Parts: sequence; C-alpha cells; structure tokens
Amino acid sequence: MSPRTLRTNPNVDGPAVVQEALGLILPRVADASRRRFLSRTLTLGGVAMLAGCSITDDSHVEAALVSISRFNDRVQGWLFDPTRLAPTYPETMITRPFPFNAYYGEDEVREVNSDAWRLAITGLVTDRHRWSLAELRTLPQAAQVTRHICVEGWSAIGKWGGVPFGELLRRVGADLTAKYVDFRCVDDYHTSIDMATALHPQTILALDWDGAPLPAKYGYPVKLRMPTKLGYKNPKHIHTVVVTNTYPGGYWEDQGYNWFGGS
Ligand SMILES: Nc1nc2c(c(=O)[nH]1)N[C@H]1C(S)=C(S)[C@@H](COP(=O)(O)O)O[C@H]1N2
Ligand SMILES: [Mo]
Repeated sequence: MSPRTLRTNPNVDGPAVVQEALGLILPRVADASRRRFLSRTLTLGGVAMLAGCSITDDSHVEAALVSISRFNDRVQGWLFDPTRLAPTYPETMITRPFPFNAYYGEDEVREVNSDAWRLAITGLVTDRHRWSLAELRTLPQAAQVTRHICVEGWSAIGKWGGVPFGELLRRVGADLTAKYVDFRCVDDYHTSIDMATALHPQTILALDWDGAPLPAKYGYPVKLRMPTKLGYKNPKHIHTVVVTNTYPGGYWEDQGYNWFGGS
C-alpha cells in the first residue's frame, strides 16, 4: 500500500467520512483499548489510506494502521519545535494527591535499593561510566511545575526536579545526531524517544517530586520527565539509557500506541 496525496473535496464532509469509516472499522477491532485508541486518533488522512485496503482482511487493516501511526510519528517529529516550551503552573495548582499509574497496581510498586542502583548510559556515547544517585545530585538541577497527561483520560499538575537531560547527554559524549534514546526500567517497562525531545530544555532526568526525593510510586530513583509528551512516554525507575539509531519501540508502543506520543 503506498501513501497518496490527499486532496480535500469541498463537497465532502470530512468529519462525517471519518465517523462513517469508524463505524465500519471499529466493530472489526477485537480489543477494547485498541478500539478506544483508534476512535481518538483516526483522521481523514488515515481514512484515505485505509480506503486503499480491504477492511474485511484484519492483517491488511492492521498493516494500514501501523503505517498511519508511523506516518503520524514523522509528521509530529517534523512539527516539533525544539525551542517551544510547554505551559508551566504556579505551585498552588499542584494536584494532591498526585495520581499513580503503571501497567500494574500500586501494591506492586518496585522498591529500588539506591545503594546498589546505578544508571547505565550506553550505546552511542563515549563515557560509559555508571552513575550513582549521589553523583547525579552533583550535576546542575532544574525544577518545573507542569501538566502530565495520560491517554487513559486524566491529567494532573506536578512538580519535578532533576538534571536537564540534554546536559547529561552532552557530559557523556552522546552522539547528538543519533535518532533515538531508549529507556529500560526496573519493572521491565520500556519506552524510547526522539533525540530532539531528549534535548528539549524541559526534558529532565527527575530525582525529585514536590521538592523531595521521588517516592517509589512516582519512579524512584529516577524518571524521565517531559511535559511535551504523553504520560506513557515518561519512564519511571530507569536503570539503562541507550543512545541508538535502531528503532527501539516500547511497552505500549509495541501494542499500537503512537510512538512519538506528543502532548
Ligand atoms: N517504569 C514505568 N514507567 C511508567 C509506567 C510504567 O508502568 N512503568 N507507566 C507510564 C504511564 S502510562 C503513566 S500515565 C505514568 C504515570 O506516572 P505517575 O505514577 O507518576 O503518575 O508513568 C509512565 N511511566
Ligand atoms: Mo498513562
């Protein structure tokens, strides 16, 4: 299936076409969370691509959806302005208590022993030194009060503090022209981001929540905080960072969530 140029026809009601297409496609998608995801993300361009497929063939529809999502990643990457800042809020607006979320319940939150923990930064970097929490605390720190948006339908304002991530990448001699930064977590969660977002001034390796060390449930010892991306792109309990040109995917991304995940 090849992407095609979409010319909009003034005689066609775009949103109605999307609605009609969804009515045909959604009943064929077995999984409820994928149905919800599709109904939020399918656009007229997506429908135009699907129109080239036989919607009675599941694998054909699946392939079309994956290619729409990849196309969407490229558009978001292209539209992303590396200097534009996400909104910040006064501390009085911090959501208390701040919600917890993970692919498991709060009773299964991982307890990490920070004496044994080290942060490995590997792949396309010159310094493969493994960082202790104390060493990360000696680096310049920044704080932000920003909004976290989860695709499950909630958002909350929090205050995170830590090391500007671009600063850390520069210190380890990372190849800043590499395409991806991959994050592996103590709970086996995994996600990855584009280099432009890794270097964004509001992307921080957070050590603190609300002025104190990150509580276990919010990702102790470190999480990556990016107000320019949706919640699932913000990994908690990180143990390894990999700078790479090989597409790394992620826990939710491999199940159909959009990879760029901008907010
Ligand atoms: N290691 C890890 N990081 C994760 C997740 C997870 O399950 N494991 N869930 C993601 C999702 S979907 C959300 S919304 C946020 C929730 O972060 P919070 O518990 O600080 O609100 O963490 C993200 N990072
Ligand atoms: Mo989320």
